Order: sequence, then structure tokens, then C-alpha cells
Amino acid sequence: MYARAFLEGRLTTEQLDGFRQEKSHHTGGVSSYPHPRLMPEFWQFPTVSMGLGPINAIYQASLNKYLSNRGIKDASDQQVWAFLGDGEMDEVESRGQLQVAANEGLDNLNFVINCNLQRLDGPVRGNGKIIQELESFFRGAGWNVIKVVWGREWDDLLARDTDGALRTLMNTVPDGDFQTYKAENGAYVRENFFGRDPRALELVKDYSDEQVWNLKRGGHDYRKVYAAFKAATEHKGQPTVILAHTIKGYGLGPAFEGRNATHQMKKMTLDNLKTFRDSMDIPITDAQLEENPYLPPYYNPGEQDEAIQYLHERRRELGGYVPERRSKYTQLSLPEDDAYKSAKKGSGTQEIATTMAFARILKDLFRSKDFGHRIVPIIPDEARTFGMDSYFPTAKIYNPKGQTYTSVDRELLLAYKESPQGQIVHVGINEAGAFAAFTAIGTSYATQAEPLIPVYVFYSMFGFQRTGDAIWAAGDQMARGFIIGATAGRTTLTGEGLQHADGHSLLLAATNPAVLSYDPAYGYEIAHIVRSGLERMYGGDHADPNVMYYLTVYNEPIVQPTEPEGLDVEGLVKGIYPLRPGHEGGLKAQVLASGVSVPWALEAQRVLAEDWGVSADVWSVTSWSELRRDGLRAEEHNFLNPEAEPQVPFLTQRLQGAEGPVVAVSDFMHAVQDQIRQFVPGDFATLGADGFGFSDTRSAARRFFKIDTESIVVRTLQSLVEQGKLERSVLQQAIDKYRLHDVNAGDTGNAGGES
Ligand SMILES: Cc1ncc(C[n+]2csc(CCOP(=O)(O)OP(=O)(O)O)c2C)c(N)n1
Ligand SMILES: [Mg+2]
Repeated sequence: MYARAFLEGRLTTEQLDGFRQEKSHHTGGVSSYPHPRLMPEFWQFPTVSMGLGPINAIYQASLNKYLSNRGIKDASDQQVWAFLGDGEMDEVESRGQLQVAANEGLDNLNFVINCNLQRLDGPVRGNGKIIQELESFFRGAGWNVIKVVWGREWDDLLARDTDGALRTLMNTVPDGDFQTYKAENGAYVRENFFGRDPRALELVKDYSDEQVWNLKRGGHDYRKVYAAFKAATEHKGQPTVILAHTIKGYGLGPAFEGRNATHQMKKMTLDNLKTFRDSMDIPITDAQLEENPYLPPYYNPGEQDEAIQYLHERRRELGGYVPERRSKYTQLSLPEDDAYKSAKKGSGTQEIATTMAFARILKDLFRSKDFGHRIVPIIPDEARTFGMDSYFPTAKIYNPKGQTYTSVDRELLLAYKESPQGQIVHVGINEAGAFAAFTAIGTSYATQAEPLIPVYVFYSMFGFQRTGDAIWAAGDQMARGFIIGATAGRTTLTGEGLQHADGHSLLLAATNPAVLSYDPAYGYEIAHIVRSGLERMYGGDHADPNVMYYLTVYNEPIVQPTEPEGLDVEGLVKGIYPLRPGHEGGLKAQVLASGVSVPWALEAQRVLAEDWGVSADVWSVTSWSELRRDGLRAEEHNFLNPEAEPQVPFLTQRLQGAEGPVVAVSDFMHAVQDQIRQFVPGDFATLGADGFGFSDTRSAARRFFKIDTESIVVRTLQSLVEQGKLERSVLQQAIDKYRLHDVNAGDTGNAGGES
């Protein structure tokens, strides 16, 4: 790709000299793999992690039809091309969504699979035939299959193969042998391929060894390739796959072609270079090559060359160079304050979970003029669990075929309603597909110049750990949008147990530099976070709008409070704000809590005051990881600028002057809270839920993990004891008083809520 861009005049020799030296080379260098984030004007799609290319291509093609069907943009003349490896087709993601492309009739989608029969270590199917296998697999999934197996040199032999001997050999000789042929020579092919059947041998009796050697694979016959591409483009009603038979390292000479080590061979010897030059007809002399065999000269025939002019002319006709990332897009009018009004009012006397509070905010945003239609909820399944079935009747579920059946629940208010104009992308139980959809939708601002806001809602822990690699690639592709970890918490999704109880996604999310994660406690917090996210992504003021917001929301019903007067909105968005101060007088302590644990902290505040006379201030931590990132930024500044005014991390500033030891809690593992440790002035202790979750009541689980109200109380007392402010004996007293070891003695949490 770089070589071609160089010939097109899009990259200089200096840039090519900086290949794989992006920071240390004076031109900035070029990245080894396609990274839009690192080369934002050049690469459009990262195709680094094998298997993500195929699945992302399917959902890109789906998005293009979605845009047309919904009248947002006519993308009907666009074709999506995915160039894939035959080894790559063993990835689950490569094959797992082929049916989606067929079901949606994505005739704007083309896969080209480079069947060189090899991956890194050896053959893809040494004993079998990968082309045959892929052919039946794709055909079974409902695709149009075009095979480009043999070059035109074979046509004469096939015409004379009246009894099918040659055809039988072609269809039965295993891939492992085909690979070996190409690492040998014409005589070897004659003896070991044609020699398997005397009738086949007879066909090449007048051929020289060189002629036998020159019988090409279809993927290296440009006429056959052109014909296949043309047929693929013109095929209607189905996606197309082209299976092209090729040789790995083709054109690089005998030292490279078809070898198992080809992939690892990064340097050519002088002899290899000369052979390569000869076979490619490149006008570079032996002397030039011999001058420094490690740095052969670049060759560009120049702008006036006929071939280069043709190249430019074709690109002009086709609308631009490939790849090329463009990021000018239709500007959005973001929702007015009014859109968040009801979230700030709270839920009155009604108890609703933050999952539901989020669903209501989103519903309000749908109504926002000139904006709401650009929100795309993505739901693998469980919309009903999240209270998002209320979107069904109005927003509807996207299905290019509409709804051709009579739905069982058609009489109901919240019936399942599918439509070609549907706004919701409902991918079934399919997190990999959901995230591929997220990536296509969240990069529509760049690929299609039409911003869409993906809001992907996943269930329990099936987000970051299940599709973390895809989320990383979305970060590379500079996707923008919201990821919602619904039914979060290690103890809150009551009764579901070990592989549901998410107490770690915030930690996983913190490892992705493109993700800002938040653990909001209340509806009004969610409203501020969502608003700040939209402003960052599409407000036009932020230096880095290419981010994803991850919000954890819970299914435990609570009364959602009204937004407090004088709320510290800056703190809320940056990660911490004071929620409720302790009473005047008494020993002081600070309790930091996030998400569902905030009400436990408020209750601990009451118990600490009533039972122990301790005055604890309660803070809501909306983001542990953002506080950490801010702290690290300050640390780094101070590290490198010893003479400058030291920067003080935001958290340290906020807690300056807050008296007493600090105890931090959440429904996540300790390490989540521990992220802020070095930025907390004074003593710091954390409570967290480490280990596997289990099925039980919320109160029992919280007591088991020692994160409930009484655990917060006792841990606070312990910190005060360690500071010498209380007698040690109060600790055993407190443990006995609350029966802290007894999981049946806990009462933190509401028994209600759906899972
Ligand atoms: C998920 C993932 N695993 C491993 C790799 C490392 N890797 C890079 S290329 C390659 C082999 C590719 O073989 P194939 O798909 O047949 O492509 P070819 O190079 O033969 O065209 C591997 C394993 C990767 N990039 N991504
Ligand atoms: Mg291969």
C-alpha cells in the first residue's frame, strides 16, 4: 500500500525511510500496520488483528444500507471490499457473521480471500483444500462464490483433458503439496503433480519445464482477477466472495515464494534483489544495488510516465485515492439543556434503577430536534431487561426486509416492531457483531461524513472481556460513541452468579486509552456525563474528540434523587464531587463511593454518626480511572519539569483540607478504587469485591465481599484506630455488634429489579 502511495506521489522517500519509526524518525515515519489513529489522513480502517476485518466489513456494508434506508445518506452506489487471508478465515469472527451478510442481502459487500494456502507456521490445510472448504462454507451461508483458481495458461490443458484426469488431480491433490510445488521447479511439478496420472503427464509432454513452471495460479492472472471483480460488483441480491488462488511471496523470487518462513523474511540478499529487479523489469543497475545492498534505491518512474498517468486518471475517475481518511462531516446541533430536564428532576417516590434512568435519558434525547434521529441504540438482546422495549414502537428495529410476519405481540403497546427505517440495531445474541456495528456506526462521521451516535448496551460482563480486542480496534479507528455496561456490579445483578457478576469491567475499560469510563450513581449524574460526552465528541471544542464513553449502570431500583442545588458539575465530569458533608463536630473521615455503592456510603455516614459519633463526608466518585489519568498527567509534568510550578492532581485538590482518613468503596474489585491511591492525601483504604461472583441476595453478597454499609463503617473505624484517634477495642465491638462475619446479618440493598 505504501509502495503504491509512493508511486502516486502521496508519500515521500523520507517518509518511507521512516517505516516503523514513527516517533524517532524526523518525518514522523509511517506505521507498520494500518493505524488510522497514527496516520489519520491516510489509513481509514485498521486491519491488524486478524478476523476483525471480515466482521467489520460486514457491518460496514450493513451500515451503508442502513444510511440509505433511513434517508440519512444515499450510499447505494458504494461497495465495501475486504481483502483477507486464508489463514485469517480460521478466526471465529471471520466466519461467524456470514449469515448476517446473506440475510440482509448485502450485495454491496465483497470479500477477496487471498488463498496462498499458507499462514505463518505452515499450510492452512496441508491435508485438505482450503478453497473447497471455504467455497462450501460461504455457499452454505448464502453467499455468491467466485473462484479464481487457475491462470489462463491452464485453459489449453483443460480443453484437452477429455477424460477429466487433470481435473481430478486439481481437485484432489492436497494444499500441502501445492505449496511444495511452488517452492521447487518445473521438473518437480511435472514429476510430482502431472506424474500422478499418466494421462495428465501425457498432456504436458510437449511442454518445457519452464512452460510447466509458468502455469500460473488464478490470483496472479490479472485478466481473471479483473473478470472476478467485475462479476462481484455486478452481482445483485447477495454478498460475493472471491477465492483467489495465489503464491505467498509471489514475484519476490525462489528464496521467498511458497516458503514457510516467507512471512518472517524481512530482508532480501543482493542476489534476491537482482532477481526481483529482473522479474519486475526495474531499471536499476547492478552497481546501484551493489553500492549498499541493505539500502537499495527507491524507484519511481515519475509523474510523466504513462503508467503513473494512467494510475492518476483512474483514481480521479473513481473519486480519490485509496486509502484516504477524510474527517469533514455534517455539523450537529447538540441537544439543549431541556433534553436533560427530567433526569435532573429525579424519580419522585418511584424506585428505578440507573439502567432505567439511562434508558429514559436516551428516550428524551431521541426527541431532540435535528439530533435524535442520529442516535443508534445497539442491543445484542435483553432490551426488555433494560427497559428499552419502550423504544420499539416508535424508534423500531432496523431490518432491511421489514416485518413480513404477523407478530405474536402485535396487540401490545411494546410489540417487537421491525422496519427498514428502524433506528435500533438489534443484532441478536451477538456481542462481536454488536461491536462491529458500533465501530461502523461510530466512525460514520469519517467514512460517510454523517455522524451517528452509537449507544451499545451490553449485558453483565459480556462487553470488555468478550470483545475487548474489537473495542481496541475501534479506538484505533477513532470511533465515537457510548458503551453501556448494563446490569453492572459484582453483587447487584442478584441471583445470576459467577459469569454474570461484573466486578472488573471498569478495570478492563481503564486499559483502553480511547475509553473514558464512568460509574454513575444517579440519573442526574448520567445526564451530565452524557452531555459532556456529546460535547466532547461533537461540540467542536475538544482537542481529542475521538473517544468512547463507557458507563456502568445497575439494575437495583432506588429513588433517583433530584439534582442537588449548587452541584459541582466540573467535579462530576472530572471524576469526583462532594455529595453530602458529615455533621458538625466529632472525629472526621471521608468516604468515597461510586455507582450503586453510593447509597451504602450515605447509610454508613448515618451509622458512623449515630453509633460512633464519627462525622464522615461522602463523595461520589464518578470515574476512578479519569481521576487516575489526571493524576498521572500531573505526575508526568512534575517529573519532566522540575523547575516549573508543580501541578496538583484534580483529586488531590478536591480532597485538600478534607479531614480524616479516606475509605473508598464500589461494587467492583479493589483494584478499581486503588487506581487513585497515590493521589489521595493522607491515609487511604479500599473495600472491593474481588473474586468470582455467586448467586445470592444482594445483601448477603455485599456482606460476603465486605463492601456493605457495616463494612464501610468498620473499615472507617479501623483507619481512625490506626491514626490513634480511637481505642483498638472498638473494632471487635463493632464487628460483634454488626455480626460482620455473618452473611445473613447484612441488609444493604433492595431485593427488587429485573435481571
Ligand atoms: C488475531 C491475530 N493473531 C495473530 C496475528 C499474527 N499474524 C499476522 S499475519 C499472520 C498469518 C496470516 O496468514 P493468512 O491469513 O493466511 O495471510 P497471508 O499472510 O498468508 O496472506 C498471523 C498469525 C494477528 N495479526 N492477529
Ligand atoms: Mg495465507
